[in-house]
Amino acid sequence: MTALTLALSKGRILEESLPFLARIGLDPAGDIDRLLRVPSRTPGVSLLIIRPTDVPTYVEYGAADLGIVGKDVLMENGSAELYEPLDLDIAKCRLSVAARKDALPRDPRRRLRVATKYPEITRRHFADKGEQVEIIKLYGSMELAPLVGLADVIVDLVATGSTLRANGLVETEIICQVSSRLVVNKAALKTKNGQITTLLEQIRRASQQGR
Ligand code: PRT
Ligand code: MG
Repeated sequence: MTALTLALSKGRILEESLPFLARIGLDPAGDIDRLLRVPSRTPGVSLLIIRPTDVPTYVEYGAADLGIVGKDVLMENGSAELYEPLDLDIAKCRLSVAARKDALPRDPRRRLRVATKYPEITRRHFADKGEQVEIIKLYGSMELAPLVGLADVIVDLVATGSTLRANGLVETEIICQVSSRLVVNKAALKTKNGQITTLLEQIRRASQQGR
């Protein structure tokens, strides 16, 4: 049997994946807090525990055959090289525009400054509306930017909305809904077709059981 490698997004996606992975013996058989590569409880299937934004890269280059990653990351980085056969319906949230409650309504004549970890999605979103904006790339804690005058609005993920509320921000637009997806390397799908198809079916059933 050929070995298979599954890349998992460290953090909340991993937490939400573990229950259904455990149901099919694909949970880690090792210390995921320290190890970057661990065997799963299924012989021949190993796991990479990596940053969410790195998952598409590992799968595109074939360093992993499959991966689990958020749709936000796929949309931002482009995923033409990847098959995306399965919506796992976990780590659900939405990508939204948010502004300071006390800064609304905004002056439509001023060019908007937008702080975000998602410059590509943001550029496309505003371009589709025919609006030119200035984009400021940040790597985290976007909510701070409007509070200190770095930006007028942010584009960020929202789940419960409590982080926005706590910072005096309100959602002004929803760009899209987000959930985690299973992605597959295109070449691996051909060369390891039987194994990958079987695994895909198992993951599909196990992830649906939890809903
Ligand atoms: O390492 P890297 O910076 O790439 O990722 P990370 O450290 O941000 O990873 P992590 O564990 O936060 O997981 C990120 C992935 O989880 C995203 O790519 C999404 O696909 C998914 N996800 C689902 C979320 C959320 N829900 C979410 N609520 N990622 C982040 N959040 C943050 C959001 O950015 C905001 O700060 O949670 C806050 C909002 O939550 P609420 O409930 O207060 O609205
Ligand atoms: Mg985070």
